[in-house]
Amino acid sequence: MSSLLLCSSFLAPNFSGSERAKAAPSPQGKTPSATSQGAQTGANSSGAEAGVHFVDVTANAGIRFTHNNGAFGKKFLPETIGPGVAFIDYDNDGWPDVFLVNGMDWPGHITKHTASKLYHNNHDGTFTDVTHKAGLDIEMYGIGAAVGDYDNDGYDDLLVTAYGQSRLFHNNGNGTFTDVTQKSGLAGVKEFSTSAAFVDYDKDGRLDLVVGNYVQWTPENDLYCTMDGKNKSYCTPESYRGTSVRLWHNDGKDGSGNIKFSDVTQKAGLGESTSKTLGVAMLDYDNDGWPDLLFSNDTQPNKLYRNNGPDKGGNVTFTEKAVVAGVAFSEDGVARAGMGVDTFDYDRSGNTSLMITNFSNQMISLYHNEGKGLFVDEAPRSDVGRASLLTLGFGCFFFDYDLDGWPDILVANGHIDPDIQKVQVNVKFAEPPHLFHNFGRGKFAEVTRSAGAEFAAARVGRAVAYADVFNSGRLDVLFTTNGGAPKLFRNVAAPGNANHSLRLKLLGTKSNRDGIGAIVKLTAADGTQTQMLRSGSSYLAANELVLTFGLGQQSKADAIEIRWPSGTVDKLTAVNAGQTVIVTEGKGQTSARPFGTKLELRIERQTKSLDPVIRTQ
Ligand SMILES: [Ca+2]
Ligand SMILES: [Ca+2]
Ligand SMILES: [Ca+2]
Repeated sequence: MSSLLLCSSFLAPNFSGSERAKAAPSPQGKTPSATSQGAQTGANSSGAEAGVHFVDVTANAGIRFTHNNGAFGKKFLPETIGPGVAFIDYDNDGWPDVFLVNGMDWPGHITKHTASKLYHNNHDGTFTDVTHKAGLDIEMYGIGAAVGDYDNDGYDDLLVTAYGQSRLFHNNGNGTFTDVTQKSGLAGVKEFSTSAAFVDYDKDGRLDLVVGNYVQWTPENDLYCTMDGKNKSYCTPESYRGTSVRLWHNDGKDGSGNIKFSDVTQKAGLGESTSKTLGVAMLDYDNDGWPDLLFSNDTQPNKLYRNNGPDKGGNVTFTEKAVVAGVAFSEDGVARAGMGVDTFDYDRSGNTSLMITNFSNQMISLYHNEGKGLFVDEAPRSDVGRASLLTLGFGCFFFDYDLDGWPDILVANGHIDPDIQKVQVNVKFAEPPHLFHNFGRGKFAEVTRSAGAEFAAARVGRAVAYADVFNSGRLDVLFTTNGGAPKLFRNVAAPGNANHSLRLKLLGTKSNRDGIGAIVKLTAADGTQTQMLRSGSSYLAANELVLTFGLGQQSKADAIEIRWPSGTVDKLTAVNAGQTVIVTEGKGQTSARPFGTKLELRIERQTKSLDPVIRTQ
């Protein structure tokens, strides 16, 4: 089989029957112009977006960064993938800092030094580049990032995934990081890693690490693909063999006091070698208290791994459920090009639903959790599907940008190949994002354009992440672009039209220090919202590890219940909006900071005393 044939999906995208019917592609596989000019321009429909604007504050913030994907004309596959971004409050002052992942020049073609960058949040809308001081000025072919306090010392640590060796950086608590890849046992595994998440899958109080891997590509096995028969283009993943995700168990400290991770991929039941994973998310879709894992796969079936809990020997395993749950394929049984992923109870049903972004000529998947382990894709019957048919989605998440109590959707879009428009006239390299407003009960309408012209501009989007950068109680967003500069957008409400919000920062004691995996139910006058504090999600990205609840016109939450991974339950009553509340496991509220101040929300360093856990494995 020739590589030309292998690459034919660029010319004749593999979209499903129902999407095909709507898009009515020509026999040449080119989509007609009739369907969705709106999808390309960010159509505005049903209002109700509460006058929120996303204002470009990148330049004022002092974030000056250019992604180096190393491209030098050979069109190597990893060039199309990055870069990632993480919001990490590395100095624990309660203000989210920004870590931007960078690639590097390919060996033999090195023209410059490039490194990822860490920007400190100065509490006034500006950031300072502290990369060098932090010890992070390290050249590597970085792709994505994950954040979690794996050693429970009160300071969030950083994983940078890579083509080659991914690296774990321990946060020393004094503004510096130490590369502990070797000491932690993560060294030696060189893969094409993408998204990652810190998840305490066995609930022993220590964060484990799950890493998605894409395909088995090397410069040596690079194939020739072409879209026009003349010039080399980027091959699709169908050209390369898949590979397994990897699950690293956190074993705790060894005799020398170093935290060690051990590879438990096979033992846990995750060793499935045909996957081509780009997105990683955690969720508890069956509400049994054990964190499940969702992987979006590119041109391979998505994987939904149900956590079985411990077996008789105490070994925690997973069982693959995506096919029976209805989330492996499109409605017509086609494995789509899964990119980014998120999980959320977006309709207050009490069950966690899923979103997966897909290729151009494929809709986003919006898998609604029907209960009893079954999902139905709501996208084809909604604006979410119609608007996303032509765009190529990457980063994505549910977040309540207008604080009305209903989680909305943001998607970063951008194509793989700069020349795509030459062969598919309606598909562009740079594309606007999608902002979908949830106008109640999980019904969405696209409102991208009304959020601002700069926000709705076309870009070659990849990762997107959220955080409350300005202590306003509103969620700001940062997009990365492939081969370009990131964009930071401030969430600004129209005067007199400000909904209330309440934010929760969790501090685990018996559970992992970050409280990742805790499930929070907030009840206000208009009902109950549920959120899980998650690592991972979106694409190559880490959102801030703080939960934001929109309260609409309610000025307080009547009741908040925090169910920690350990099983501990904390309950708060009559909590006022307009503040970030720190909840410590077993103690309830221990601190708070009102929105609108430049004060620090100092989170005391407090090494958690874990009961000695003897592993039975
Ligand atoms: Ca730490
Ligand atoms: Ca664990
Ligand atoms: Ca909303």
